[in-house]
Amino acid sequence: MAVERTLSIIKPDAVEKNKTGAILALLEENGFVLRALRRTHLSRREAEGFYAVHKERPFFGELVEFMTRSPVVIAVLERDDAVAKYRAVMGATDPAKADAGTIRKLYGTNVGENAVHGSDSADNARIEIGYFFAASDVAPVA
Ligand code: FUP
Repeated sequence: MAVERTLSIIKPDAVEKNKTGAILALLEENGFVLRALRRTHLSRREAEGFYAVHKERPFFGELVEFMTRSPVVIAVLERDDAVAKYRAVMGATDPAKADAGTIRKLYGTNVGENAVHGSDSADNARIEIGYFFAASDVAPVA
């Protein structure tokens, strides 16, 4: 499997719990290389744009409120098969249903406040990386 990139967001609940370092360490232990890293407090406009695909869903308002509540830490992760491997390490959307040892099981609060985001396809990863990082922030693919 080729080297691939995906976008990770450590969400406000996990940053508030001071788990940023623990989550980044877990990712490095799982073979991900941090190609770019940024801590920022999302504006309403940025959060609405990022989650535009969910704008008709009933939880959209709460999701935007949550994601703009306090800072997030956004990273570009690289390894072979990064999108699928990161989704496995994240665990199920609902932390209560996530496998033991996954980030969402360890650090998630509930389905709305689930500690981390991860791209769901290589195409979306490219779009999401471009949403938050300039090309010059991200090292070229080896
Ligand atoms: P995931 O790909 O696992 O992040 O899950 P989704 O793309 O389905 O959902 C994106 C985000 O919407 C979740 F991380 C949290 C929020 N969400 C809810 O708040 N309630 C739901 O029932 C489903 C998703």
